[in-house]
Amino acid sequence: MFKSDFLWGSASSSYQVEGAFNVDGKGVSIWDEWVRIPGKTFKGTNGDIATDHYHRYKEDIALMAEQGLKTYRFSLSWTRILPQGHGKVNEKGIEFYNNIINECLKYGIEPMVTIYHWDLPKTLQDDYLGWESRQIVEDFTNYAAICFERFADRVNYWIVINEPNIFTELGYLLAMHPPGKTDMKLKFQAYHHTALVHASVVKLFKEKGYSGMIGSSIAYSNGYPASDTLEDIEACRRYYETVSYYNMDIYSKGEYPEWGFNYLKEMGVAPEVTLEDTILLKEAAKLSDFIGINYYQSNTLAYNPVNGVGLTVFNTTGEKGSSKESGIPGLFKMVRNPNLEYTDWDWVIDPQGLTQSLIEITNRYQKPLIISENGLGAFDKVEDGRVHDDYRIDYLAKHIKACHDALEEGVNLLAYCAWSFTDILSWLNGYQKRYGFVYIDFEDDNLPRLKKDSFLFYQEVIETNGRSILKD
Ligand code: BGP
Repeated sequence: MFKSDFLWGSASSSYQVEGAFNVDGKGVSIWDEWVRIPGKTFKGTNGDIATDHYHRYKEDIALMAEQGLKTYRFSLSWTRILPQGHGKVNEKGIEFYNNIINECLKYGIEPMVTIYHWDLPKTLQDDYLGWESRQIVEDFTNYAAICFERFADRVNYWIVINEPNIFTELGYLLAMHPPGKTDMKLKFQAYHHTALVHASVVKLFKEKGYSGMIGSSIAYSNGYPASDTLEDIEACRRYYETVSYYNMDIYSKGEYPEWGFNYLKEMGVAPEVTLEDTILLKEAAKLSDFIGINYYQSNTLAYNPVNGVGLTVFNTTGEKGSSKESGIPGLFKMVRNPNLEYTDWDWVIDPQGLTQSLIEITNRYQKPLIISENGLGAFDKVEDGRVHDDYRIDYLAKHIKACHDALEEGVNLLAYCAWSFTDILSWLNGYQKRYGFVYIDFEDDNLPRLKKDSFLFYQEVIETNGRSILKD
């Protein structure tokens, strides 16, 4: 059963909701720049206005309160607080986040704060190539120190970094995110720097004696072998060694899986790891209070020879079935699972995979868990002033049930944050891929908010502490 203090929540990120991209002293982030390069996002969409949460936060948080949310997960925009990435604090930025935090608290909603959700200050990219350099550790830690000083008196849940594995993959392997590179060695080095940043910030938080809980959120997909052939079983093992466990271990154990690391070393793409790194990472792994998991889908793995298929860009149009096979030659390839349904963006729908993910992470790391994102991206239609999103209700009900199954197996799950509260900007898919409980008409300059059927569904889930979906 869900504990009586279980945190039912919903999540967003600064760039995807705030808008006001050049207002009140905010500096330029790498995303402000990236969206202006032709062809980088779906039909050139950007977050200049987004949902205008910057000006509409009171209305949005009032709706959250009406739904009964126990927590609102949002991220801080680094360039709103430190327009140059370091140096002088922009008090207007601090004021905005104080307002959000206080507005949440007014309704008894626990603010869950992500310090970094991909909108790196452009100055740091220009000065030293951002995540490619170890210099990021110092700048990020100083930025986090300011966030703690200003907000930790009221914030009990801190997520240092959101999905470091995704932004380094998309930024350094697939060139779909800034800085738009395709260099595997750089990807693994940048990922290593994210782990160092996490560790340094966690250590600071603990040394300063703040009372809240701190962790980071990794995108996690459990894996299945595509068949019972030894080749596919081995491909699945290799996937865990170089992806799932690889990404998690460095944050939660302070070291990489041995086989995976050695393989990358042989390929000449392993990151540089110093003795000091390992000491810091191991210390922080112990100090972290929880592991954040963003779960959307599982992966089905098959044998991929050394001259096999490489990584390919994915479906950003919503044309079902348009994605191509993708993999890492010599390790694995990801194939379609014939037993499962897919979304219009070709994301597999696999609630049981969530139960498996929660159990395997618990078994491996023995930490409390937070689901910091889970949800369904879909085309929604307004009909007679309503949005009947039964497909989303079905998706969420099954995934919440999957959380319950994991709880029954002894997983210590503290929170579930659905992605997202209102419809928001999808980084590469524009405004047509919708996740929210609240529909926003982006064609209308007033950006009107409309509660979908899923709003009421989740309201009942929260009101009954999950019992409403367990009854049948
Ligand atoms: C996660 C990100 C979110 C969000 C979500 C949905 O990877 O942390 O910011 O965007 O995925 O992804 P998408 O918008 O691509 O469908």
